[in-house]
Amino acid sequence: MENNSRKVPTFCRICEPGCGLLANVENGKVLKLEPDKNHPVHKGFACHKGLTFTQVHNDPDRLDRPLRRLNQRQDDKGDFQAVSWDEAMADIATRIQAIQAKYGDTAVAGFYGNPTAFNSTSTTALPQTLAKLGSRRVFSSATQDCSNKMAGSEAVFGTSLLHPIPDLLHSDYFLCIGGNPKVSHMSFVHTTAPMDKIRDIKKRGGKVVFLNPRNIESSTPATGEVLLIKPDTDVYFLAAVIHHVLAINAVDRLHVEQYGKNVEGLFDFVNRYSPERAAAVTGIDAVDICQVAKDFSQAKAASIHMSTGVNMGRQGTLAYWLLNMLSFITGNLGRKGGNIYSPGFFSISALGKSSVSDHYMDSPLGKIRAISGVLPGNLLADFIDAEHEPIRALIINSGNPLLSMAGESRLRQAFNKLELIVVIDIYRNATGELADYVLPATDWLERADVNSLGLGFQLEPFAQYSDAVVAAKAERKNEWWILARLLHELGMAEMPESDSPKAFSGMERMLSASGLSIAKLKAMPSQTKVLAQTAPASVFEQGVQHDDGRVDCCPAIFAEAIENASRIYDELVVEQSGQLKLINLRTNYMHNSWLQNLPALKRGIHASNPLWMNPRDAALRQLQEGDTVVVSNVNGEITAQLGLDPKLRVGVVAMTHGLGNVQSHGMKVAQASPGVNVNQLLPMGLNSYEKLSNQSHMTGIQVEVRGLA
Ligand SMILES: Nc1nc2c(c(=O)[nH]1)N[C@H]1C(S)=C(S)[C@@H](COP(=O)(O)OP(=O)(O)OC[C@H]3O[C@@H](n4cnc5c(=O)[nH]c(N)nc54)[C@H](O)[C@@H]3O)O[C@H]1N2
Ligand SMILES: Nc1nc2c(c(=O)[nH]1)N[C@H]1C(S)=C(S)[C@@H](COP(=O)(O)OP(=O)(O)OC[C@H]3O[C@@H](n4cnc5c(=O)[nH]c(N)nc54)[C@H](O)[C@@H]3O)O[C@H]1N2
Ligand code: SF4
Ligand SMILES: [Mo]
Repeated sequence: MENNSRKVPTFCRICEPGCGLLANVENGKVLKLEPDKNHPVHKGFACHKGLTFTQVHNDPDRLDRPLRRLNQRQDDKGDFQAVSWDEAMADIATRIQAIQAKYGDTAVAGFYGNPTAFNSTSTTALPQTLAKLGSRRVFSSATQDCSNKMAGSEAVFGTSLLHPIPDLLHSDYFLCIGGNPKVSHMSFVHTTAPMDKIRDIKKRGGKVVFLNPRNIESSTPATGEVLLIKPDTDVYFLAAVIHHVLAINAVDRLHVEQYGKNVEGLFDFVNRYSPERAAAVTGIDAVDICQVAKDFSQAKAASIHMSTGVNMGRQGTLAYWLLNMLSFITGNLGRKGGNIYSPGFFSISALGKSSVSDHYMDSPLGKIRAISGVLPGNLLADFIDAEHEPIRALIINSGNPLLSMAGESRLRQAFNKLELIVVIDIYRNATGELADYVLPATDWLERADVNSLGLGFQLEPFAQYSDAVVAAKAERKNEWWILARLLHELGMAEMPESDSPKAFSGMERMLSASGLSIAKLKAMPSQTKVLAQTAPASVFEQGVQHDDGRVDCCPAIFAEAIENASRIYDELVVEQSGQLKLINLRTNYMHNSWLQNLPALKRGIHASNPLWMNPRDAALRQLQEGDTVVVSNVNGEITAQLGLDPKLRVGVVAMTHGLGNVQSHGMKVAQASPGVNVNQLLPMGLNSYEKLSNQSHMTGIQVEVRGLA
């Protein structure tokens, strides 16, 4: 490329803030990434993960060429040979045709992982490719992450793409449930420096409360306290809070009448859960529940946010319903400082309007739903094992299902039955180790992007464009190109040029809604345009998509889940007091499974993933820090080192996910400190996910812990 050194504005695409960065480029190589201090929104905010991304970009273990497997899948170590794109694609296409001829079109399935969301030209490339192949067998990390929110919003607001964000800039009260902004930088809210925003609430004289089974890093004297809840019980907490809002007559009746419907159904539901009844399963005192109700309804503006700790419970959709209801009935939905709709450069809420009238469909495994087109991830192995219409080929883009989903051993067995596995990734990850083909993708320094993931989520909306900072190394290709190339090989599409402007045509259309274009963005400082926030009431006027324009306060489709809530309550209330419950623990030293090959993040205790336990629970079991412990339940058994964490609620243990790289021969740093895959302990199969949303049950998992004899 160029021969002089220069600073190229770009943005990080690891997590949701999408921080503005400057890439120091010399002779076509990225030497360093630094925060873009002049970025109009981020103003120099960035974290160590984004800034060390050069290590991912230059990692000698990165995939540079298509790899073809030479040995059988069952062998412990894949024997891979580099081949040309022509060879790889011709063979993959031939094999797909043979599989479809033998088993039918739906024998080909796909899984797309979290990083696809950050690749604006390829986000939907895999489902679209499968649709062309005649298959709607699509799985994704969404059912490990957020599909409860999609299902919840579809029912309540009439669109899976409306997720009113907490207006932290103007809130006087903020309730943060099941999230740890300091570590994660938040999900479903895109904001720079989230902790600054949260501290400012307190500085303004407001109040912040976290609801979490662990005294998280986000909670400090400068922010607010944690109410230490028992895992997987948030739905009862929220119901009881609303119960008390009714009791103290704090419902904004005018607001509810103007914009809502079916509110009686909501009131019937919450009336079942008094603060005292909720206290019995949540472990939060009734007075504290009432205080939250009082503070929330009396604040000038109160906002609420819930994240993966609740999504991953058994009742994430109902919890999300109640979250939106608490905001709505107290008049905080669509209020400055409450929860607001932030369309950004293009309003996407209409795109998420459901077009299906029959919400459940028949499948070889019974009635299931597709949430935003995605089937339950916890049924992937069953779909492969099915007698009728089995899956026989799996294309995986930017995902690592073997480590990110439940049940590695069962998945390995199922994957052994597949006649074709194609993995598109930047690494030969644990899943890639089982593949027939591993195809090298570009990373975000090697591809152009618009920050479209932010649509609907940005606290301070802005549009940003980034060119590819450097040319793609070796044979790395953008995902849309790889999948288009496959369709071309199958005779189903024209072959686009590798830097085709067509890839951005959808984005250009969306940008034009705000009078923008890529060319205009390119001419702006930091290639960024700051946009005005819409009026708070736009959540109703622009956001809600039900035909009658109203918020459905008790969607009919929730009926079964509402009855289930009673059943789960009855189970919880009689649960043995010593029962340990497992939750997840994100740290600054990992990012799901995929920053495991960075020596910089493999420090001290973070080289592995201990089982964390409250010292009181350890003493009860006569266990010491550093002991090797066996963690087990009906789903599996793993061995880990014991770490003591007084921050945990008594009765709660925690582990970090995304490790377990014993057999990841393509990632040497990760393999040298492999850790253990905690997802061996998660349930899978028919009763392991929320029927309404396909969301996997991943937190509050019963486990036993004993010392290794
Ligand atoms: N127990 C437990 N399990 C969890 C979670 C938890 O909290 N606890 N969290 C869940 C959550 S929130 C999520 S989102 C899922 C994530 O689930 P997945 O998306 O399946 O897993 P990741 O670890 O994010 O793997 C992403 C893969 O994409 C690759 N990659 C990175 N960038 C690119 C790129 O630009 N192009 C391509 N082609 N590949 C790329 C990485 O190398 C990696 O192999 O995991 C879930 N699993
Ligand atoms: N460093 C780092 N940052 C990340 C990621 C990462 O892996 N590492 N992953 C990114 C991704 S893909 C996502 S989706 C986001 C997720 O963003 P967050 O959801 O904020 O992520 P976590 O830090 O896992 O926070 C979940 C919290 O829920 C708590 N929790 C567990 N069970 C329960 C429960 O039953 N009830 C309640 N109330 N709380 C519970 C946990 O203690 C934890 O503090 O983070 C993103 N950012
Ligand atoms: S906070 Fe997220 S987006 Fe920002 S630099 Fe860190 S990893 Fe990248
Ligand atoms: Mo996620």
